[in-house]
Amino acid sequence: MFFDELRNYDREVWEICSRELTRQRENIELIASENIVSKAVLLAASGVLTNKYAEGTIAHRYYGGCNNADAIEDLAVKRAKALFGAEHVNVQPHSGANANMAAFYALLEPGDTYLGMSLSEGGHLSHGSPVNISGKYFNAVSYGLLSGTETIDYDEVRDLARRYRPKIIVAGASAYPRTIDFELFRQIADETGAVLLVDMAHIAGLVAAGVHPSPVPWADVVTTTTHKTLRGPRGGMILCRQEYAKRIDKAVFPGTQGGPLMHIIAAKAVALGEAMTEDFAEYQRRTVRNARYLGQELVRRGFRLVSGGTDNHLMLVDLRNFALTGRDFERNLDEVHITLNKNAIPDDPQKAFVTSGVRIGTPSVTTRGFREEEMGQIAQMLYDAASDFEGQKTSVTERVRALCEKYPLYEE
Ligand code: DSN
Repeated sequence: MFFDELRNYDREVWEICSRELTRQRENIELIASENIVSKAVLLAASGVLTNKYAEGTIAHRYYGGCNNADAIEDLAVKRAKALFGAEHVNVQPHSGANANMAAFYALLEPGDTYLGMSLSEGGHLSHGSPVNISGKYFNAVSYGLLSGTETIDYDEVRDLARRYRPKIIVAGASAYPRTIDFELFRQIADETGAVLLVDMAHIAGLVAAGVHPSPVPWADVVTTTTHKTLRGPRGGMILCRQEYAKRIDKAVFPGTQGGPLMHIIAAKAVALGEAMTEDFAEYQRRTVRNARYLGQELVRRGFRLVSGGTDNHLMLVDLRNFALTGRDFERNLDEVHITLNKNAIPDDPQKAFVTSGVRIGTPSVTTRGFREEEMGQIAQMLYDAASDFEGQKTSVTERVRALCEKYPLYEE
């Protein structure tokens, strides 16, 4: 691996990085928010732009020597605008949570009311959780799922919007397996005079490839991460209509951040370039096909999926048919080199750190080359681990090893 040279300079750090590479190579990665970036993204992220301070915006910097920083940020912005059809893009947010915080800072005053999806029903920490700044500094009202279908309760969104008159309605989730109706959110926002903010972090790659409807034509502001289905470096981004451009830029810097991470912006530019290719679109279609197939194979083996299935890259699995908690299943699977995360299911009787479910995503395994056949094998491994862990763990470990060897990671 190219970073092996690090061994010559800092052996301790190199050893940890090497162990992580081995872990990634030897594990089946099912965390829905993770992915495996290209070597080009890795190289850009480790480049000399890390040395540069470039507070400000393109051609309006607070430091000298920013001509290359300007060029790389301009390239990333142009690519993002073209890819998503956005009027304005800010590529500086360090993360998705930072992007959301900047968007709130641009659009709200402390104490203002906004509407977001409840964390326990699939939303995100930064959409109004009481332990996050988004729930502490603003009056966050939450909507959730319709019991029965376990899909977004759009009537509840409308009722709450009429009752509370929120300044913003936030659409977007981190554990929601179904297509989100952004047009309907737009209608509700228009009816109630709210700004529509969409956090498309999980589905950004699907949106780029046209596999999920785009929020860009409907939303005033769209936030995202760049490292999930979009398969770029760890970071964030904000897309918005021109009328919000100045407010958003100011809210990112100087509002909530200092110097942008220019090396990461370079890697974002690389990832956005990759996302414009037909290979990337095919990858996204395969990610969704793999998720659908894996879901069907799990259901066939007795697992219940929240909402009955998936339209996107992830699914939520209710483990109660197997008398298992999410925490125990996650821990057992770690032992056999399958990585996923425990996740609350709607009306979960267990605490948030225990849960009755797990979230499973196909972005990483699809990048690795897995297709339907491997999805069937994974479903069987999950079934074997859920129904007879002690009896099956050696066999599952062996099957994981064989699959990982068949689809090597960062071979070069
Ligand atoms: N932690 C991310 C996820 O797993 O969905 C969201 O920020």
